[in-house]
Amino acid sequence: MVRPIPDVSTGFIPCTLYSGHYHLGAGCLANSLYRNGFRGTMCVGYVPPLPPWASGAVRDGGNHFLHVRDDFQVQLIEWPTGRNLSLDKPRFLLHVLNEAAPDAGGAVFFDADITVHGSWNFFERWFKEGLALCLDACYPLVPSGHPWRAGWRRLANEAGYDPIRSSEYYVNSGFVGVPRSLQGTIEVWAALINHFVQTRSMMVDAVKFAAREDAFVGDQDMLNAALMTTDDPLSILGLEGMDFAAAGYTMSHAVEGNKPWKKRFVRDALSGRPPSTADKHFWNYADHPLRLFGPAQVRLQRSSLKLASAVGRFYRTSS
Ligand SMILES: [Mn+2]
Repeated sequence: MVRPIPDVSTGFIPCTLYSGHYHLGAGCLANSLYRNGFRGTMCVGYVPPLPPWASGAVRDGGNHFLHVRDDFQVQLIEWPTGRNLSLDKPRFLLHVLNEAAPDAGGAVFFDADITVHGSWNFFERWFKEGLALCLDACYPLVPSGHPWRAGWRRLANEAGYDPIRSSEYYVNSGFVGVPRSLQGTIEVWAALINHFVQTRSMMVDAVKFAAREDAFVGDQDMLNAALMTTDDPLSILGLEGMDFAAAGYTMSHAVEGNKPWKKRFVRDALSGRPPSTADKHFWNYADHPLRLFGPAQVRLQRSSLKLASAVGRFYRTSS
């Protein structure tokens, strides 16, 4: 029998969904949440097998539970899927809200390539303001008359939703904080993805299924379309929300190049690509409470990050 963890029922449940080598990102996200004050249960959806860091997990009912600390556990939810996993984000969020944590105040989805470095306390205050979201790095502004919005309105109409509002902003779907009372928007997000998959593309298993001229290249566009169909309050952080701009204080999203656990920092720096803020946060949180790498490897990566940063500074001042 799994020991109950305090505070599970009242707070927000962080969750992520991953496959393959992203188990390293999911584990590091868990570490970063714990080290910034999250206490309770985190849900990790995985395409089998179980992540290597969860070998001590105990089976209970249909799920596995990993006891990490007396006040922190990870619930592992098997999530076999035949399609691009990103299309399952809203369905997984709804699974967490309705099945895994039906008494939680809400659920918070993080991509497995995100780490948190702001206090969990801030996040919980933030969730009181509405659906919590962050601007996208590439296209933070998508004004109301933008051609993509016309495509989003069309899809929403076809799927039986009324696009009742517009927005100037385009949010990144790597992070979505959902107070339980606002889960209706997530249901629309899931429905728009289903409608799109059924009526549009034959290539939905591709990572990107269209060119960026099109209104839809991924789950993120369906999320932005869904936001137009409800009047749920939105609380959107700027580019700093995912460390796409300097002076961030909440989280880092590793969107550039290889993932931080795959990068070769010195080689990249010598080719003019210095390490990112997300790389530095990843390796800061890579060691505990979950041990994702051997201590020697963590030391080596941290020192090559330092060296790569120095190389990057040298390149900047000499060019
Ligand atoms: Mn991501």
